[in-house]
Amino acid sequence: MLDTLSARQARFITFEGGEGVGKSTQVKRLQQNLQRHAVEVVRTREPGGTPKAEAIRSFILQGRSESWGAGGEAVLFAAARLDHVTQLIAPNLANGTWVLSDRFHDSTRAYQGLTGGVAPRLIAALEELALNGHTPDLTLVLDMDPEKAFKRVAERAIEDGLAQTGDRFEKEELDWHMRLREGFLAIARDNPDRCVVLSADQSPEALEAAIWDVVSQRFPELLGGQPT
Ligand code: Z5A
Repeated sequence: MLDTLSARQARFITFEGGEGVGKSTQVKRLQQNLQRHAVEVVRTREPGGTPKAEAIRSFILQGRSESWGAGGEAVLFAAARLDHVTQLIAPNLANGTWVLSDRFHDSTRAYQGLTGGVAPRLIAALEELALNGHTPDLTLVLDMDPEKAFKRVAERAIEDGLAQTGDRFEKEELDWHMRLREGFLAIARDNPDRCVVLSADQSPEALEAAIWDVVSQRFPELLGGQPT
């Protein structure tokens, strides 16, 4: 019988990248793979993860915060994150439960900071407040051409019976997403010990296997080795 790993050090893993690169799909698959190795693990997302943070998520994703500008939105994302860390992430890690988050602080760095223009010192101050020392152990940056990722999102919208939003494909929007992609790659370059970039332009199964390789090498205790 497999020993539970929950008594050992719990790990905090985040998934980052642009829209439609397959983060949600891979967070679920990694959760299943970890559970197969007797790891207690919770899956969460940002913005969201707790009732208060989900309320902020609805407010933002309905477009109601747009007029607040990138600075106001950075504050809202940080407020949601503070509750998420305090109420969900920190207690689970303290109890030995691994935490997988679909987006985390790098999204604020990339969206509100690098592409939104909020100064790095302000982003850093909000991060210090919201994370309270809970920096991820590993961040998987899923990277692919935004134009191809948009096609996936459009196909999903059609499958879900939702209207396709043609303006997403406008040139200006695409340029913005190209800059966002570069922003995530720059974050990964600046944080080589924490971040691993993986091509998201491969089948879900191939990407799942690539993620498992990274995770099991980073945390050898999963396969019976000594923690690093
Ligand atoms: N935001 C911010 O600005 N600042 C912050 O601090 C935070 C967030 C935390 C959250 O949106 C928005 O908030 C986001 C950033 C901002 N805005 N944008 N853009 P969200 O959570 O609603 O959306 P998202 O994070 O961008 O996720 P998404 O669109 O759902 O994409 P995804 O999770 O990366 O992909 P997916 O749902 O797994 O897959 C998309 C489709 O592709 C789906 O039909 C899959 O079946 C398919 N798929 C998945 N993988 C593959 C592969 N490998 N091949 C082919 N097809 C695939």
